[in-house]
Amino acid sequence: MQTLTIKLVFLIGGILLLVSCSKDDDSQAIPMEFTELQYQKDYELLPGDTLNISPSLSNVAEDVNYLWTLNGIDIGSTQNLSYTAQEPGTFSLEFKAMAYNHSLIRTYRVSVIDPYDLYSRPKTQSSSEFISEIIEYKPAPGQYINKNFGSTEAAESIIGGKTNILSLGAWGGYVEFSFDHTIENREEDKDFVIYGNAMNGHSEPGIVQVSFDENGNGLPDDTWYELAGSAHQEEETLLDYEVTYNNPGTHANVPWTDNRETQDSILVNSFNTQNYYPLFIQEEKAVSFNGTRVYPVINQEGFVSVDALEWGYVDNFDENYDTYGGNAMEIDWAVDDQMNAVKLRGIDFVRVYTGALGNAGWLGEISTEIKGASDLSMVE
Ligand SMILES: [Ca+2]
Ligand SMILES: [Ca+2]
Ligand SMILES: [Ca+2]
Ligand SMILES: [Ca+2]
Repeated sequence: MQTLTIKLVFLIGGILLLVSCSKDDDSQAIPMEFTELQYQKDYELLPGDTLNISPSLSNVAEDVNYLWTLNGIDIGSTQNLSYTAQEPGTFSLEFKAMAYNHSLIRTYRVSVIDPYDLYSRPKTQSSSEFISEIIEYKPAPGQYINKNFGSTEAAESIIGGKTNILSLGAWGGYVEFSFDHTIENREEDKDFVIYGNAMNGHSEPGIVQVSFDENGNGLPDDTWYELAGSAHQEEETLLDYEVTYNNPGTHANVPWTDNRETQDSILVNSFNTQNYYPLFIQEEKAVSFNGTRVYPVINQEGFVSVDALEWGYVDNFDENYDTYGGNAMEIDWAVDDQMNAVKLRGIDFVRVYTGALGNAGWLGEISTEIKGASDLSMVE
């Protein structure tokens, strides 16, 4: 009898020991917790900024799963979040750690600020409608380059008005400028005008690119967008075009090669006897440009003339040229490098480059001229 009792006690004790052992091994018995009870709930960032959050947990269950959601959309499944902000807006961010029988949740508020709200420069009473600064002038070779309309002085002369002339030389040559305020993209209205010296039968289409100072450093080191005019949709238009011009070292035709295995020359004439290659740029021997090449119709018979493109170009005698004394531009024409439309609220920097390549008899090379630019909201 006594032996039996002792045996039973051992047996029951053994069972209890087994149960308690298995209990001790199960970590789910102690719930997961956030290590820090205080945490940063609000985050402010700019598009492109990366948000890193690492909630620290204790008693982490072996079968834990993590989930991060932004306005209900899954954006991560690890304990640490590394998320790069895209669109401006205010978002609700949620972190979940889920185990078999319990879970932890933490929420945050993420504000992605529109750089336009931070860095745009609204016009004031003292703002000028005209160009306030020439950022860079790099013309391609042309008959006016290194003289009257093709010098750094000529570039400076288009600041603050619309009476002086600047030539950009042959295809690709450009000027970059800015205003003393951000040019706003007006709803349903064109936004700025660029003055040229076009006439009926004498169009030399220049292409416009724009950029907003999205990092707020005052420098044109942000994304550029091309304003796609009517000819950008034409089949013959070349979107990834590149030309290299070689300095002939004297008054002589300027040889060029493009990225389509074409070789040709900018032809000199007897009216302009200087070297046509820009002698004031950094590239002394050869200079390359890239961009879009458009093809206006050149009528070579008799009195050579160049037809206007339909719309969207500078120094181009389109049907609205006389209304503005130039070409009015719409910021909504902006496209990215895949030709997708881009919505810009305003722009700080403008680049104009000669968009056509050709010799037009007595007119010389096709070379865009610009006489200045205005914020259209201050003109009308
Ligand atoms: Ca507009
Ligand atoms: Ca910038
Ligand atoms: Ca010209
Ligand atoms: Ca012209």
